Amino acid sequence: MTTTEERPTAPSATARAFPPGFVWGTATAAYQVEGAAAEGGRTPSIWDTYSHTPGRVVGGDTGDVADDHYHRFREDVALMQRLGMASYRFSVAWPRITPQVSADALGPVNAEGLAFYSALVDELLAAGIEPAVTLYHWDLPQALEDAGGWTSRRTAERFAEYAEVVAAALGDRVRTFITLNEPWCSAYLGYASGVHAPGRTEPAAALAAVHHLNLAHGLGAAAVRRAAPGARVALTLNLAWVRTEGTTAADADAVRRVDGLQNRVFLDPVLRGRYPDDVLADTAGVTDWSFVRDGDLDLIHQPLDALGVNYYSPTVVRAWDGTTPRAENDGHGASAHSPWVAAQDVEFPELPGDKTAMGWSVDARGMTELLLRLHREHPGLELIVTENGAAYDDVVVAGRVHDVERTRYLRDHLAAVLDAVEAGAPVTGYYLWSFLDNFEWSYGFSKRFGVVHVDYTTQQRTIKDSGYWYASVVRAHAVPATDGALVTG
Ligand code: IFM
Repeated sequence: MTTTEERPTAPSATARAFPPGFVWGTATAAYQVEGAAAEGGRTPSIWDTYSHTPGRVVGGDTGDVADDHYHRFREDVALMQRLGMASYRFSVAWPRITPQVSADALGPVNAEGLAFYSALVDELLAAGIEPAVTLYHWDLPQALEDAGGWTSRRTAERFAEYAEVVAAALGDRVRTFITLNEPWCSAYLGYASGVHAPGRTEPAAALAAVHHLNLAHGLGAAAVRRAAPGARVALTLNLAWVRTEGTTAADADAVRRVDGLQNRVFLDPVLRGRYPDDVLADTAGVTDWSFVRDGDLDLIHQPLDALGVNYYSPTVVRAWDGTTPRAENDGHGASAHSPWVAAQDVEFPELPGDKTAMGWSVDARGMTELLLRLHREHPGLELIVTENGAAYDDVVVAGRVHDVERTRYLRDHLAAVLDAVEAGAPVTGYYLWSFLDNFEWSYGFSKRFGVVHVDYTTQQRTIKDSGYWYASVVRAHAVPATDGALVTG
């Protein structure tokens, strides 16, 4: 039976339609939702170690249980089906697949680990939902970190072998493999500011990590193509729409520097086969980049079927005068160590206006600007919004979550995606972050991004108003143009 709140919203004069074939999905990541940290042969990842280290994660939260998705995936897939999702983007936990990996060898494949993801894929396909698999969403096996982690090229080599194993096992049913999720976070938050696992604060290590993550992408992409020749290979980046409200040449230079560190240091090697000269020059005082070996850039510069774009919030910078306290509202957590390697003269002013519970400024224009920039600079490259969404402080009242701010955020960002599409950007899908409330890294369970609320005591799932609303958008294949249509039910 269709309940009132699930009734389809027909496209109307006040709705804007998406192109035929546009894919609607929702996303999660293994460590954030699965739980079962010590089950099924899984060994610890860097996030197990980090979250179990006192003082690292708000409230001492860990992913030990999280959303218990490992045990409840059938129920969760049914919920996705009820919301009309066409696709589910999830990640595979590397420590479930090769739990004995070392820097020198991948070690035996854990059949139980593969069986879990195989069952998930089958469940999704039976529900008419297309799986999109991210191979690495930050849960590096701890043994690899102990041998250098992403500062070591052996991690990239082992990653490619692991990617080949997963693609060989799932490639008969999975059409889209995403090598890495947001290598910016793995490198700079993990190795420079230390607010993510493994919690290191060494700028030179962060740049070595950047390169080895790029290498892992390239080697991994080739491995997926070998094992699953029919699959599409993508890479997901958290790209920034960097702008300044300043007017000086130094402000413009701050934009260039941050754009280099966040966007071009990943886009250029992957899509053009070279590192940007200005980034190499900016960071020369930190590292000589001698970890880049002859031939690496050819290995990184693999054909890419689509680029995954994660966008949440704008990045606003200005030149720092070096005297007043440096503003650090970059949205990436508090640390005495900046993630912005070699950009000490840049600051991140606080913006007026709406903010999410993460303190992130809301500005949907950035979504359009980013997609159009990518289209301009890399014409013909298929783009998929692999994450977008917002955290708010939700409460369940009489079985409902009236999260109108999230709904408005989603509406505005979907409209912004459509603006880009109508201006010619080849955006083919949108994955809402996130399906479920989950373990938000160093914020633990204190930040809720889901369109489905999770009670962490009972594991009860409650579809939020935004979830019903998103379902109505999916059914209508259109986004309402006015606030009047924001509330369903
Ligand atoms: O929860 C994260 C996700 O794992 C990666 N992208 C950003 C999300 C919100 O912070």
